[in-house]
This record gives sequence, structure tokens and C-alpha cells, in this order.
Amino acid sequence: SLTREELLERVHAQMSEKRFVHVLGVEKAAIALAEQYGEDIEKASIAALVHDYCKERPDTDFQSYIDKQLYPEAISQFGNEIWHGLVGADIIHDELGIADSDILNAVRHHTTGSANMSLLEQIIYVADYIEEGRDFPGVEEARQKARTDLVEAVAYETQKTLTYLVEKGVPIYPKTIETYNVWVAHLS
Ligand code: DGI
Ligand code: FE
Ligand code: FE
Ligand code: FE
Repeated sequence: SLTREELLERVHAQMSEKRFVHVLGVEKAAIALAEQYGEDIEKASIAALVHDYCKERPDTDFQSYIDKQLYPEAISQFGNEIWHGLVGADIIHDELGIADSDILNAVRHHTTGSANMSLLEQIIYVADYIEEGRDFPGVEEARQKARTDLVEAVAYETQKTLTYLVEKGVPIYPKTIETYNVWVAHLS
């Protein structure tokens, strides 16, 4: 398997400087959450480093996966924003040789969340939202919740993301709704 240095190089080569800085911010936030909530630090680091590996890929790279593998039918109506995690996890498996299913699921669900998120999945989902480079209304509240109760942070992020998407008037991927319906019970 790849060393941390090799992984950093492979990830960096896939993206702009700005996005790479975001990835390093997610890693820092994910490691802090892993320390706080008792997750494996190396798994949190690897999942964070690869979570947006496919964010700058052309649509054709995803299309060949969507044609060959079994994804929910709804996926084809969306684009990179939904594909880079859900399909990206399979590309990361194939290109980087990462086979840990918890890490791959953390990548897979970092955008939409899911009904049943493992601790690592929750950490990556939240770290992506609260990393130090993020600046949007509510991010401080999300950071505060992440410091006190990870489940509340997941619920808060899920509510805010769905509200933001509905206000923007964009289609909602079904999994985003599934996530909301489960995690809404944990809003404080
Ligand atoms: O890749 P990042 O920008 O770091 O963050 P992300 O992967 O969490 O989110 C990528 C984008 O996906 C973000 O602009 C919000 C959008 N998104 C999340 N859920 C949905 C969605 N877009 C649509 N259309 N539908 C969704 O359900
Ligand atoms: Fe992403
Ligand atoms: Fe996210
Ligand atoms: Fe991200």
C-alpha cells in the first residue's frame, strides 16, 4: 500500500492547489475528531486525504463506471457533485488500491451522508463541513456541535445542507433525503 507521502502526491496531482488545501484542512479536522471520539487516526487521515480525489474528474470517467457497475438508477441524472463520492469510492479502490470498506464508505457518503453512518463516516462527513477553510453562515455552530456531540453535528449539517439545496432549487439525490429522515431525530 501507499505511504502517506505517496498518497499526498497522488492526491495533489488530481486537483487544484485550492482544493488540495481544503483536503489538508479536512484531514486536520478529521484527525481531531478521531482523537476526540476514539476513531483510528490513520483511517481518518487516509479517508480525508482521498475524499475529494475525483472532484475534478471529467464526467466521462464516471460514466464508464456508472455503465458497468450497479448504482441506483437516480445517479445518472446527477453530476460530479453526487458522483465524486458515490462513484469516486470505486475509482479510488481501483486506482489507489484502497480496500478498507470503512474508508471507502466514508468517501462514498461524504456528500450525501447515509442513514447508517459508522463513526468514521460521520467524522469525514462533518470534517468536510467544518474544516478551517470553510466560511458560511452556520459553520461556527457546526464546529461547536462537533466539539460537544458528533451526532448533533451530523444532524445539523444534514438539515442545513438540505435546506440550502431546496433554497437553491436544485434536485435532491434520494440518499440525501434518506439521510435527513433518519438524522432529523437527532436535531437538538
Ligand atoms: O466536495 P466538497 O465541495 O468539499 O463538498 P461535498 O462533497 O460535501 O458537496 C459537494 C456539493 O454537492 C455541494 O455543493 C452540495 C452538493 N450536494 C449535496 N447533496 C446534494 C447536492 N447537490 C444536489 N444537487 N443534490 C443533493 O442531494
Ligand atoms: Fe466532496
Ligand atoms: Fe460535505
Ligand atoms: Fe471536500
